[in-house]
Amino acid sequence: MSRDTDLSSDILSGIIVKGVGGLYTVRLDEGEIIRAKPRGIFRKRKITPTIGDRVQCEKSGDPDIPYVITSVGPRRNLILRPSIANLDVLILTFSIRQPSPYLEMLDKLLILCAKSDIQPVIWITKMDLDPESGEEFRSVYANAGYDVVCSTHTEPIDPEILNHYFGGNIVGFAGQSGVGKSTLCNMLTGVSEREVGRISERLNLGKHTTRHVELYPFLDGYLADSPGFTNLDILRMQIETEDIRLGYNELKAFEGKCKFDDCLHIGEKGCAVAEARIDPGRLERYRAFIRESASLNVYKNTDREKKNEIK
Ligand SMILES: Nc1nc2c(ncn2[C@@H]2O[C@H](COP(=O)(O)OP(=O)(O)OP(=O)(O)O)[C@@H](O)[C@H]2O)c(=O)[nH]1
Ligand SMILES: [Mg+2]
Ligand SMILES: [Zn+2]
Repeated sequence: MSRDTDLSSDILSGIIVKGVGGLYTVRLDEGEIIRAKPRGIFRKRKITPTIGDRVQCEKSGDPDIPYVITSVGPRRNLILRPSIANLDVLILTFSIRQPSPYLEMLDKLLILCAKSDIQPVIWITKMDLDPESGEEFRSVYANAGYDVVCSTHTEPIDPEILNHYFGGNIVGFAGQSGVGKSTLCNMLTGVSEREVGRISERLNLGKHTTRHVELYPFLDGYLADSPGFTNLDILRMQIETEDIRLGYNELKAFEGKCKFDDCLHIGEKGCAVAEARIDPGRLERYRAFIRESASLNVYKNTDREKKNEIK
């Protein structure tokens, strides 16, 4: 794609940094911000331009929305909650208290990252509120082979962490509402204009502070602050039963060690995982997801259950 961002030229290239109600904000390669709407053809082809998409734009002739998006570049991935394309890294943000970590959601996000070729980083916030539980949480996931960062909002973030995860990447933040995603974005960028609400206020009013995903330029890449969410129904949306194991790094060591090659480690005869020292909470969630997913694919899985003599 052309990197020409001369506003007088016909075709401009950039990245979508914001999209609300079919109106997009595009940051051109040299930094100018323009407003654009998608060409009608996208709707016909059922393509929805999304934050993180590389796009080309042309003048629209409409003074209200002066540009039109004429093409969307190929996507390396797309996640739906929050809706962002081309993510390199996803910060799975969980606070140790207020709110307590919802580990089902964390494990689902790990499955989603593995399936979408996104590097997951587990970021535990509010360590000041309960350092002991924070350390336990950290060690479960670090032992399973994941990158885990711990922080509090009053301590500066280690510059090595910044260089390691952020330089040149599109980095998203995912997690429950109130865990501190916007606080982290503000700390990283040194900007405090993004609204950070007080938990009690939000719960009383039943509203979330961050309402839209938005990309902010950061260290030659972008940060995507996102609204929090309470549930993540990926098992119905994007994930097959066979994909679930992708979110459990620690199960990789057992490939080829169980009696059946397609062992799902849910009680099959001769399963090597049964005796292993895997965090019981992780294993329990893994098995619950397999059961949930299997119940959505009843016919496909009954054969396997018979063949592998699942008790
Ligand atoms: N004690 C403590 N409080 C924190 C920390 N980080 C954030 N907070 C507070 O947690 C509250 C929520 O923070 P936000 O950054 O708005 O959370 P969010 O994840 O962006 O929330 P949504 O936008 O609703 O998804 C604010 O009152 C922050 O001051 C921390 O490390 N320690
Ligand atoms: Mg927020
Ligand atoms: Zn097994």
